[in-house]
Amino acid sequence: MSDYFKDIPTIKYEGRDSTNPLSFKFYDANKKILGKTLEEHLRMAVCYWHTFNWPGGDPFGGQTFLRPWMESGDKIEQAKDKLNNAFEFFEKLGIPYFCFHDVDIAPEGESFSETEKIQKTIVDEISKKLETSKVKLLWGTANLFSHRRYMSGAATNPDPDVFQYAAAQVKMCMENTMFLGGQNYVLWGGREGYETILNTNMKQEYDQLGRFLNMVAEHKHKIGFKGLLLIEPKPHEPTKHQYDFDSANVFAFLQKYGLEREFKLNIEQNHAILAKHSFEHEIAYALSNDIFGSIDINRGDYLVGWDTDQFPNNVEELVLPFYYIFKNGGFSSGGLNMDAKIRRQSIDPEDLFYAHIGSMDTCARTLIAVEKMINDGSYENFLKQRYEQWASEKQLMTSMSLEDIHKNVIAKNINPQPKSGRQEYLENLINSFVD
Ligand code: XLS
Ligand code: NI
Ligand code: NI
Repeated sequence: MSDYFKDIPTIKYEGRDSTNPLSFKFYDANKKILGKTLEEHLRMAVCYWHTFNWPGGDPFGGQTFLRPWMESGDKIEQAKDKLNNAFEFFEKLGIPYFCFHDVDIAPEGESFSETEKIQKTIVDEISKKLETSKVKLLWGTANLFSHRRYMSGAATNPDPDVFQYAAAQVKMCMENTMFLGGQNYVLWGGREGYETILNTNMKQEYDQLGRFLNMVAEHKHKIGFKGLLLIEPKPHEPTKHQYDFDSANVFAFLQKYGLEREFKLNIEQNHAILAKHSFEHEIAYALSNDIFGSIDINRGDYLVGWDTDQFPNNVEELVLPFYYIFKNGGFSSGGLNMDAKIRRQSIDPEDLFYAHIGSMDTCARTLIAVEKMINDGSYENFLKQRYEQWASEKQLMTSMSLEDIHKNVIAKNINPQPKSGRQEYLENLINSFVD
């Protein structure tokens, strides 16, 4: 068994003046903010795939990360070695949660039943780890997009056998997630979409996805899983047209297939940007339609048009998203999963720590700013005042017709006068809360 992180100490909060790069400057897990500790509010998670599985490849070159568990050898032993190192990482970082795909934790077998046995072996190992650790599982998910069987989609595949394989995989992974005390179950439709309409029957594929997700919801109730079912929207990549494009698109889909009470959303920053929305737009939309669930926290690169999954490091950019989340009470069973990877030149064990420390500090610092913003109240007041005339015009939303309004406009000589939207004033106000 390897000890990849042996030279890294346990990361402690040392305050903003510390010059130790292996310390938290803002993430003081026990600091009280808006009635709870930072740790309880932020519910941050390390993701298994980017942090322990990703080898650092890009379209022009392969592996740059030389992790001991990626070397050749017995695959199950390697999975156990990876698990040991992962838990050492979680504990040294003091992270409360982690997330995984089924295929991240264990290798696939030759058949579905063999894969299921291998999964069980590693799930039992994880279960033992959880008994003695403070770390918990935020969510699990099935990878229905990497294997070549899924190249034309999983639930939306033209081949019903692929649909069945995917369904069996989700059943297995949801049950394993529940067994490990997972607090949510995520479905990202990796290849649920299409490259060209030339070979695609869109209505058929949407109906398959609707059926699939109905079975997932049914199974959740059958096994008594209490966590949230979450769909993660993404507009493109890997397919050109993803069926779960953005929050609004997923909401329409859920309503059509009678699922709007069964699923909530896992919203990812970088996916919002790829959909040409802001992160706060996606969150505000989900909250206003009661489908907000959880967050994949990361950041894109505004100069490139794909999912670069970088660690968040920009407080200003996160203030509004966090404001929406935390002025509405914060997370229930969701949290902030760092769906982010280090750059391929960051090849050392400490690079993984720098990335997560920076991200946790950024989120802590943002929440501290948001607490000020909420307590100050002037932003909320501005919004309230902007819409306050509606309180005395309720009949416009209820009883009046176009004819009534037409008469009213003439009788009262209504002649609206434009008012400033105050964008720059508001931008300055928001910035004033960032320390
Ligand atoms: C990919 C997605 C993926 C999901 C989990 O872009 O973000 O990582 O979060 O399948
Ligand atoms: Ni994600
Ligand atoms: Ni992503």
